[in-house]
Amino acid sequence: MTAIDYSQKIPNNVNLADDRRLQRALEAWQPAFLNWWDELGPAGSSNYEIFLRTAIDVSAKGWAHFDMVKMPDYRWGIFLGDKEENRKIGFGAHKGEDAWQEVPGEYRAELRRLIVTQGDTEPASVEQQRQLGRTCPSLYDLRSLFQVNVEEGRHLWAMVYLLHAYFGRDGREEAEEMLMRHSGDEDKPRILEAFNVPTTDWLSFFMFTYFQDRDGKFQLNSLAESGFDPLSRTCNFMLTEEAHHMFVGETGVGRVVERSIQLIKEHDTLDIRKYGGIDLTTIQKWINFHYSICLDLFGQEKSTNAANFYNMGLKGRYQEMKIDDDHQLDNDVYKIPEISGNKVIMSETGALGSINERLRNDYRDDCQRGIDRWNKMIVNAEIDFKLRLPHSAFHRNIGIFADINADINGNIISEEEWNENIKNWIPTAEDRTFIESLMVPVTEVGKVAGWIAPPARGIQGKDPDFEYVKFH
Ligand code: BYC
Repeated sequence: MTAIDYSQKIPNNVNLADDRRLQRALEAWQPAFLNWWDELGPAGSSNYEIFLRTAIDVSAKGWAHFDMVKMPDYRWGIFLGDKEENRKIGFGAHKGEDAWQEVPGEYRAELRRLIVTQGDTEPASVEQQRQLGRTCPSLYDLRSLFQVNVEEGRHLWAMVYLLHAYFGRDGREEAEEMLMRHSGDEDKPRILEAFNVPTTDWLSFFMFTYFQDRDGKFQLNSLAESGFDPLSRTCNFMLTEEAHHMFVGETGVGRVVERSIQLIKEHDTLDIRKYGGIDLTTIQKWINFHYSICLDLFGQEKSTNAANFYNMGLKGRYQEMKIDDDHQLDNDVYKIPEISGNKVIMSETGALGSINERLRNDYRDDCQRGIDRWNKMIVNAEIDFKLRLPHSAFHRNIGIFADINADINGNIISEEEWNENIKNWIPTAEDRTFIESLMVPVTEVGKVAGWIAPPARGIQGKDPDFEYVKFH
C-alpha cells in the first residue's frame, strides 16, 4: 500500500489507475500546473541539475531517493500516509464514530474551505521565493531552496487530489483557482496575508522557513487529526517533508548568527555591517517582522469558525489525541488576551471558541526553542545580546491587536510613539537595502557567502562542498 507507483504519468499510491475519471481530470490539471511552475516557479532554473530528494515510499523507513534531477522533470504526485484500520473520530460532536472515508455532506462547505486555504499557501510560497535562486549564498543553500520549492509543489498536488477526488465539479474549479490566484496580485491575491509578502532576500527565506513553515507544522498537525480520513492521511505525509523545511530555517538563521558572532569577536564590536556581516540588531528586526506576520496566520483569538471546525470533527488541536480531556470542550475554559483600557489582560473564555489562540500559543512555544538555541551560541561567545520573540500584541493585523499599536513588550502605545519607534523594531528600507547588498550569488563549488557560516554537514552523507547544483 505504501509503495509509490512511478510508472504512471502521475506517480501515486492511491491506485489512481483504477479510477479513470479521476485520473483523466488530474491529467488535465497537470499541464496547467507545469505551465504555472514554468511561469511562476523558481526563475531561470529549468536547466539546472539538482541533488533532490524524491519520495518513493510513505513509510517511516526508506521513503526517499536522492538523485540529480532537473526540476521540471521532478515527479510530482499523490502520496497518502498509511491507512489506520478502524480509525475513529477523536474529538467534537462525532467523537467515537468511524472516521469518514467520504465527505460528510453536511460539512462539505467547511471542509472544502479548509482544504482550499491550506492548498493556497503551497503555490504561494513558491511564488514568494521565485527570485531567490539568483542570489544564493552557496550551492548547498540553492539546493535547499529548490528542495523546499518542489515539495511545496507536491503539497499543492496533495490538496488538489482531495478536491478532485472528493468534491466533484466545484472541487475541480477550486483546483483551477489555485493556479489563478498569485502571491501579491492586486486583483487575485493569495488567501492569507503573510503569503502575499515577497521573500526577497535569504535572511527572509531562512526566517520564512523557520516561522512560516512552522505555521504549516501546526496547521497540518491540526488537520491530521481530522475525522475526514483522506485529509488526515495526506497531512501526515506532508508533515514529514515540512520538518526538513523548518530544519532549513533553523540551521539557516543559526549559521547567520554563527557568522555574526565570528565577526563580532574578530573585530570586537557589535557593529559588523562594515565587515560584511549581519548585526544581531538586524537579525532581531527580521525576527520581529516574520514572527508577527505569522501570528496572524492563526486567525482571531475568539473564532466561531474554529469552534465549528472542531465541533464538526474537521480540524482538531495540536496533538489532540495526547491531550487529557474530553475532546469536546463544551464546559472547558481557556485564557485569551483582551484589551482593557490601555492594557493587555488575560481573560477566561470558552475553550471551544479559543481554539485558534491555543494553537497560536503552541506555535509560540515551539518558536521559542530556536531562539533559545541561537541565544546559547551568543552566550557561549560571551556576547552581551539576547534575541527574543516580540510580544503577541506587536505588529498585528488580525484579531484584537489589529486595532491598537503595541511595542515589542506588549505595552499599548500611541500612533506617534509607534511612528517614532517602528524603525527600531522592523526592517526599514535602509535595512533592506543593506541586506540586499549582501545578496551576491556564490555558485562556486565549496564557497559560501561572507555573511553566513558554512553548513555543519552536507545532505545525505555528502560533503558540504559537494556540487549540489550543476548549471547547464
Ligand atoms: N489572512 O474566524 P477567524 C503552510 C479571515 S501554512 C487573511 O479567526 P478562522 C505553509 C478568516 O478567513 C498553513 N484572512 O478565521 C507554510 C475569516 O474570514 P471570513 C496553512 C484571515 O477561519 C509555508 C475571518 O478572517 N494552513 O502550510 O478560524 C509554506 C475571521 O477569522 C486571516 C491553514 O491555514 C489571515 N491571516 O482561521 C507553505 C489551515 N486569518 O470567514 C505552506 C487552514 C483569518 O470572515 N486554515 N482570516 O470570510 C484555517 O484553519 C483557517 O482558515 C485559519 C483562519 C486558521 C487560517
